[in-house]
Amino acid sequence: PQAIHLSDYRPPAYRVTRTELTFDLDPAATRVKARLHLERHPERESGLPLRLDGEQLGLKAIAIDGEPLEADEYEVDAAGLTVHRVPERFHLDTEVEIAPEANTALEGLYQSSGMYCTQCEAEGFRRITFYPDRPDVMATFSTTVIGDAGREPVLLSNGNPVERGQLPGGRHFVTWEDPHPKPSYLFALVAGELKKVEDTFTTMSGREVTLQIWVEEENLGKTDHAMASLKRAMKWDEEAYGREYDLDLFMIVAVNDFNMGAMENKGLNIFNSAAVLTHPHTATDAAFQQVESIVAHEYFHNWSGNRVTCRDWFQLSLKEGFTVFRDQCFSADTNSAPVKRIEDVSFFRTAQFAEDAGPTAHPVRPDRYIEITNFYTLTIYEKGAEVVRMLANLVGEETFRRGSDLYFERFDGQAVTIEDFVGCMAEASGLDLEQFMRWYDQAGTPEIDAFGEYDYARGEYRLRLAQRTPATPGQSDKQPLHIPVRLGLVGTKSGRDLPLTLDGESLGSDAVIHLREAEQEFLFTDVAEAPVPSLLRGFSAPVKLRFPYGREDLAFLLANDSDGFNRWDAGQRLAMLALDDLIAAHRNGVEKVMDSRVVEAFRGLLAAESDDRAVLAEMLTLPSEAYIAEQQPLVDVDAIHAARTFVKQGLATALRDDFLRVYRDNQQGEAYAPTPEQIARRSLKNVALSYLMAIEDEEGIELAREQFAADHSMTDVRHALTLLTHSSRDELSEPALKAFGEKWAHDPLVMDQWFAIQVTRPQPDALDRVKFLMEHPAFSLKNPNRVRALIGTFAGQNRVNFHRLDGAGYRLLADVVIELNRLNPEIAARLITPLTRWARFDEQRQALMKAELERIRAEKLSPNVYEVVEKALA
Ligand code: HT7
Ligand code: ZN
Repeated sequence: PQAIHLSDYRPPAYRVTRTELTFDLDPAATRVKARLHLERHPERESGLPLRLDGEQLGLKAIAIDGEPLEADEYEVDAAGLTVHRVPERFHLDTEVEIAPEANTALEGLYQSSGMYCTQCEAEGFRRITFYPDRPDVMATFSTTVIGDAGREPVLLSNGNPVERGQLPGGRHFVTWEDPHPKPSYLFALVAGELKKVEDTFTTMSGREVTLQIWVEEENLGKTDHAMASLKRAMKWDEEAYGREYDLDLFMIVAVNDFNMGAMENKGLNIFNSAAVLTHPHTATDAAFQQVESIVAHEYFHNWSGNRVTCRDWFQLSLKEGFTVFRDQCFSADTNSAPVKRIEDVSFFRTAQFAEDAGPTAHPVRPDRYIEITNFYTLTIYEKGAEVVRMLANLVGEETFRRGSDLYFERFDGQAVTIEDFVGCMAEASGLDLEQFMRWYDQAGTPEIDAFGEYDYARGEYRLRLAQRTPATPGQSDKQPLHIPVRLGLVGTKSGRDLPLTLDGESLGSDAVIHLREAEQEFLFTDVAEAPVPSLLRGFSAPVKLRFPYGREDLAFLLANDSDGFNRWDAGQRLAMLALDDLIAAHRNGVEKVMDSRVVEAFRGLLAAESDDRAVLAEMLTLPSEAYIAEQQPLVDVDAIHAARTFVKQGLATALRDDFLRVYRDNQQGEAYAPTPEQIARRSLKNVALSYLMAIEDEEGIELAREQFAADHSMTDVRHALTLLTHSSRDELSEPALKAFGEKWAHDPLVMDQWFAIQVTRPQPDALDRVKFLMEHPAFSLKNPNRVRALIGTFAGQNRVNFHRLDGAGYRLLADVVIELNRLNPEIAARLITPLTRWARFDEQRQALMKAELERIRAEKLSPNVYEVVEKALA
């Protein structure tokens, strides 16, 4: 497969102004008629052939301006259709045949649980009809869908329904008109036996919009939260960004087989059912929050992505990074802002840092790709969002709003670039953002080494910062970045933020300094007492920061920092120092000793329970094994597991009564609601329970059993079931798993949880269990949610068992990837990720992982898997 390069971008030779489609649905032979109104692009020369993308299409008819083409006037190959000579302005008619029932890749038109649905981003539309399938071709669409009136009573597409009627042979049709020009990736069609829940929203200009959520009948009771979230998101986007919805109808459809979370098709969002359906008895608090944020994310795309879209797929982060930033701010406003930030950053520092340090590292704006679906990554989404967040912080809230207004107004209806977005921010603020643009083009996580010195006699604090970005594949030389570092100096006597004076300017007690050079010094004057610096507050830039904090400093910040995020971070750093010692002890066969400072810090946290419960729950949570691994030069999975278990058990033993008290104090009697207050109590109570279960405390075991049996909410049931399943005693795990599995056998989303819980067991039988569960009648490689629940969870979260020294974990993953490569290349390529990280492990594991990658490479590979494996082995 050939790479596509950003530097080769050219506008299309012909643009489409209007697209008229007719679908005659049939599982094995759907007919798609397309009439495209085309004209030469004004920036391209006359006389160019017409090239349309098209894959796996059976061409049945082709005509230009009503005249059928002769065989020598056009050519069809595996990637598309070429018409050698065309007029400057014309219409093209084609008719093709496709087989949705045979489409296991879930790109283009496919069937899920008997219903028809589409996924066109990024390049799925070319599996529906011949088309210039690129985001800079924007047309208005009219779509007629014809289906069987009995099997497909509901026929949906983008825009508004304008006509419907009966046809001979028990068929019927609906015609949809979408007045907003859009690229083909935003096209959608859904047909099947669906039921709807309806509501309305009145926009800020007083228009009433009909809101519909379409689901299978048995899921009608699981849409309330998504609907409420949608209405909150619509209101928030009006208030925070001045963006109003622009059609009379907004639809969401839930489908069971979906490669990602959801898709923002114009007026017809299609959702993975896991990203939209909730009920207190089937979904956890985390799932409720996830649904809220995904519903909001897709809705926000209506402006950041649909009205203003990307010129080409290299600009993907223009819509994804910005929209993730928007959904993060929405969730922060709706829930606990500090907890949202802690959760996002803790995920980011674990998963995106690992991506940025691995063989598939790429800039937020990549400059080449083989398969674009491989680039829907944490770097494009999450790092892209961090870059937008830095911009927002640099220019300030009001100016950011002026910049975004300018962007939406100036580029409405256009397909644009990241320069266009940043240009609006520069224009609104008057700031020079040229150096800042490097964030988009340079891959890798910048590292800052910080060093501070207090001069008691002069009352000065000298802070030295040095930045460096490590080499990444294809990018060895990195330039210094413009890094905003938010900081405070916390006085060791007063425990308060000291006033900051820099270069004679008074900056208040919490300020942003701008690191632009490779090395830079900042001299703070009038510093009345010796401070401990609180650096990178709120994670003000996506970097790794090193500062030689002592344990006392960290305990001090944990107790005194005015920045909630940095208090949490100080606790994580303190735990990391203890964990580092224990990892070394384990490796050297030395007896492990619990660090009393960690115990005392936790005791302090537990005693000051009046604090924000949600933040407290985060502070009491130890860094995950994956995060600890990220901090190690060479990952020793067994030592990490042993060290973390030792700390957890040590804390549980020392603070058992405190955990028991916290558990009891936070038990709730009231009916479930996904409110921040209730969620905070449940998190705190469940963190306490996990400590008690770490030492298999008899009272803790009883509480876990009671919590499981009480069946108050899926949050509590799942947590209790996980703790029982992860215990060393089969008499605790087996009856609970059996009862849960039988009770929920009918509900795929709950069964996904049942699969995932079992394969994260630390016990050595976990891999056998994965194999056993792969034979379960409810397991299918064709359902991405199930594959993620069983295989993805095992490989990504059960570190000790996936990295078994006999290589059986790696072998199992490679076997699945090889099979999925044929069925669903996109999911196959994503699943390989843990194997691509081989360089981080010891020689023995490296050899085993590489051998499995080689075994995959020897297969006939899809471009998706090929690209990832080649990079991993390069
Ligand atoms: N914009 C959507 C991306 C997406 C996607 C991409 C590739 C293959 C399948 C896909 N499904 C959805 C989702 C989003 O970011 O909002
Ligand atoms: Zn998105």
